[in-house]
Amino acid sequence: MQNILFPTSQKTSRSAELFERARKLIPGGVNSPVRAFRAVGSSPVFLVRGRGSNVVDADGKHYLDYVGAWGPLLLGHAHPDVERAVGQALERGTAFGFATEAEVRLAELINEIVPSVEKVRLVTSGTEATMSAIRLARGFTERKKIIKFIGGYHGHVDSLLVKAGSGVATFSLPDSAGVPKEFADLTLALPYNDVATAERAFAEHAGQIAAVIVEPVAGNMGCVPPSQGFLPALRELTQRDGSLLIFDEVMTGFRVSRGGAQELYGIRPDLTTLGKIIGGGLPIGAYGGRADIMDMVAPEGPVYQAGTLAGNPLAVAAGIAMLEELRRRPLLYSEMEARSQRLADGLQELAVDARIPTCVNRVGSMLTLFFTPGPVVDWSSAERADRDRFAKFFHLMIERNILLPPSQFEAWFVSAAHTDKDVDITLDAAEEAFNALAQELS
Ligand code: KE4
Repeated sequence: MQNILFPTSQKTSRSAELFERARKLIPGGVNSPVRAFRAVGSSPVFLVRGRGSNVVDADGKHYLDYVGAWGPLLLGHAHPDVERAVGQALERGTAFGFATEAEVRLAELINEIVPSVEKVRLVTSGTEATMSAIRLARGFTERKKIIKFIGGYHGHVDSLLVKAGSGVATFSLPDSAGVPKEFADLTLALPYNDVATAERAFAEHAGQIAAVIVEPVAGNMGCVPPSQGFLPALRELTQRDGSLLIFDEVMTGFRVSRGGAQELYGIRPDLTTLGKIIGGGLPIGAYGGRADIMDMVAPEGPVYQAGTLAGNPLAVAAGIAMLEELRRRPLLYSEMEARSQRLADGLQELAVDARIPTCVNRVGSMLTLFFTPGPVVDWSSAERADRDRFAKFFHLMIERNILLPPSQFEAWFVSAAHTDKDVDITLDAAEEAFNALAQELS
């Protein structure tokens, strides 16, 4: 795909004007907190269009984009196949509230590419997918307790918006206003990559854990890969205890490999949550897994879940176009792997040359540059990163037309539309940014 780098416009502050208007009517001026740029201490850019690896903001400035709408745009912005599929679906209407053939086709593609998903239910966001999977796990096991991991984010589900309690045996505490303590009382938040603590938790709460929900590659504390043995231990512990293993692959599904983290690491979870890529940028989520568990979902079984726009024809058309393109391009993942590795290695080398302490974590085409020597293996090591230094780096890069996620604790995404030239441009900008940081520190 031809990437079009547009001339950078001199006009400024259209984003600022829009932000002022937005703040009068929308909390924080945004419809999702991270978009407000609070973590990098500036007002946000408003985007108006994208194509391939490039986006344009309201001031006409163009960027090389490593946010990719937070993961859905594996093929880049405005991929022609996705645009065509959505356009054709649009001619037939926007929603029916009735079953459609396209939903069957998407379910077949998901089942074909993610074999552990024997049956799947489409919803309209990742949050809905994880909320439903938790309810289903509790309904299937007739147990109440849930284990999640500190630094893991699974959408704004009340019982998962929790922070760690004082110890393994103690339950977590609400991590948001409006979440009653009682909701947090049934959730244990454990350190990611810590097998010993997980083992102790299962010993403490034997026979009481409905499910473990885990990001098999963490993306919401920045990118943190599973340590050797972590995922197999969770599989073994849940199997032995009769609880369910839920892989939250909303971000990693179809990202870290075609079959997601479960294919990459060879672990078969009981349930999987999906989102982002399977909607090609339109609102979607999904949960699926073992047929005997999924058959507990209404109307087949007693676990209720529903949604007006679930399986929406436009989102499903985009998802089918995405997944069929992944099938048509078997070399796509190896190409993205090579570019992502060159980017990650280049960033690490440039930081070392500039004597800026950093570490880079990467799995496939998701990566994070942490401003800490590392290693970053969990939230307690991730939170040691120097947020101010990240914010300075973010601004040095955005001034050079490189748009990074506006938070140290997010993943960068390389798409199939990013080219070798894009990586060169990014590394050139990073070299200048690291050197500017080094000058400031000297
Ligand atoms: P949504 O409800 O935002 O579609 O999905 C929630 C979710 C669930 N599970 C994982 C592993 C996720 O990464 C997410 C959402 N990811 C964030 C990015 N850190 C979305 C960006 C945002 O909140 O604006």
